[in-house]
Amino acid sequence: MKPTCDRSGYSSGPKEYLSDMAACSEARTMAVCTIRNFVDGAEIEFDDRHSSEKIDPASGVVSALVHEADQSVVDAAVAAARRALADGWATTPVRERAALLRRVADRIEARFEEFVAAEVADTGKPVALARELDVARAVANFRTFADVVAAAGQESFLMDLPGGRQALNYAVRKPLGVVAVIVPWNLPLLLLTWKVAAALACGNAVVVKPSEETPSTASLLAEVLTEVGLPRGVYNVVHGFGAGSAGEFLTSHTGIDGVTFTGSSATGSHVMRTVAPRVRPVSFELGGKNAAVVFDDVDLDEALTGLSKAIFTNTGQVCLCTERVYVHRAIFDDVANGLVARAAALRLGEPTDDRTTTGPLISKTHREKVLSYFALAEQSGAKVLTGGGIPRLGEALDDGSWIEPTLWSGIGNDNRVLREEIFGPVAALVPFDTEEQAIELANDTEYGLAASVWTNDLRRGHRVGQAMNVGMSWVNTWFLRDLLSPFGGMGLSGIGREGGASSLHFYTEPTNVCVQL
Ligand code: NAD
Ligand code: 6OD
Repeated sequence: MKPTCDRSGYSSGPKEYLSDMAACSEARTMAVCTIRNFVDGAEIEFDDRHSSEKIDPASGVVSALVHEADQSVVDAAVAAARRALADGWATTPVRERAALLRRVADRIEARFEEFVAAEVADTGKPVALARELDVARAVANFRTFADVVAAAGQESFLMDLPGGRQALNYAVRKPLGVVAVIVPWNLPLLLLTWKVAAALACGNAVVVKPSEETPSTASLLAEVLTEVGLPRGVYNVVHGFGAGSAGEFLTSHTGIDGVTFTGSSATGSHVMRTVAPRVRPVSFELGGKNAAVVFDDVDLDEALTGLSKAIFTNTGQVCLCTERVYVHRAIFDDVANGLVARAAALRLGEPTDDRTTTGPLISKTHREKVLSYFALAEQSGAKVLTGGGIPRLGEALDDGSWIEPTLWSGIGNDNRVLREEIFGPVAALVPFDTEEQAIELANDTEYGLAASVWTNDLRRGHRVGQAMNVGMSWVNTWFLRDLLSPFGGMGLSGIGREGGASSLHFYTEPTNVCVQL
């Protein structure tokens, strides 16, 4: 029988108790869960000599002990995944795999509030956001890839040969094999299931490495996958850190056939070098320094609502968030004042309160990074339109990693504040005079993930939307996702696309069969 959550707290009680994550998250600031590696269909016995403390970002209190996978655990996970493929998962009929994915979606829905609680406990994000975005998308990810794989066909080519004969070419798609799935902390379940659903749909086995900051929902998903009858070894979870830990043990493993990675550009580059000697395919969804371009013909209120979402959602910790706002000079002050008012209306506070709109940053370490850009902006002579510091939210939250939503003007594209990804609830506003200048400013970056264009001129919307050198270009909206469309970035923002058919392409290898008729 599973041990239950230790509500007495880590500092006052023995360490081995806990493990019912739902119960733990109910008593968020009091409880400490143990979170274990999941290999070959079972949790690995907890060993607190190889564990790390997970801190609740809202309160600064230890909320979990996470078992760190060493090389032997990663070896076992990869071996289990290989066995699962050989035991028949790779050749399971597509219809059965699709039906299983639909059952996963149903079970996540049935345990919806457990996933919400685990995600809120790990990230400190507002419960309303976890419901609306993270967990709802996990359900949609499984349903979408069930549909995509069930409907997938193949190209075929009839080839004319000299002498009147013909040859028929068609491709059979096979799973890549064992896929390493490495994800970050900002949208843990959304990003994990975005990859796992597609990989499983295609008949792969996976070893996933969630962020050390957000281990819970990957483990909860293991429970759900077991409940719906996923064969053992198809889904494995190894917890831990990156370099010199589970992340690197996994990417350097000779038994993996591909890596799908979401995280920072610097880590992506490191992972690419690790994988290079064995020439494995990689799919990289990396950082962004996304621009919004606001023309003077906009419906101001609508644009402000959209921009405010683009800057502040998830405390700015979405790779797609806008950190550069180029505004036509004629409406610069209106946009600046409007965004300051929207920032003031955000409600920072207890993540479990339905009225909270904005949570803390993920950690104090990350807050130090964001604060270093606050300092740089001020040293560079930026005008702080709002924010710029650390809020005081009352005793229970004052040891959390809270930060004020912050807007600047008076700095330009040559400043590091506008060139480097900050990953916080921040944006710099810069005026422009012409459409050409706006396009040039928006494209003046090494990143190429996302952009948004705000205009009431239909032709301009298409024209400027297409001119953005990014993977996703939104017009009069932001982060509106069609899961069948390609998603990804260029430049420092990544390699490859996932979503719909693009995911099928990454998670399978085609064998072309050429038959002379
Ligand atoms: P990160 O790169 O520090 O870590 C991401 C994951 O990689 C974590 O699980 C981490 O443990 C692991 N890792 C770190 N070093 C590793 C190594 N050497 N080998 C193997 N694994 C390693 O990123 P983060 O701080 O967790 O997340 C924030 C970053 O992710 C931001 O840059 C953000 O833009 C980016 N992101 C991009 C997308 C996208 O779709 N493009 C989505 C979400 C987040
Ligand atoms: O919506 C998605 O599928 C996706 N990968 C979003 C990434 C958000 C970045 O933080």
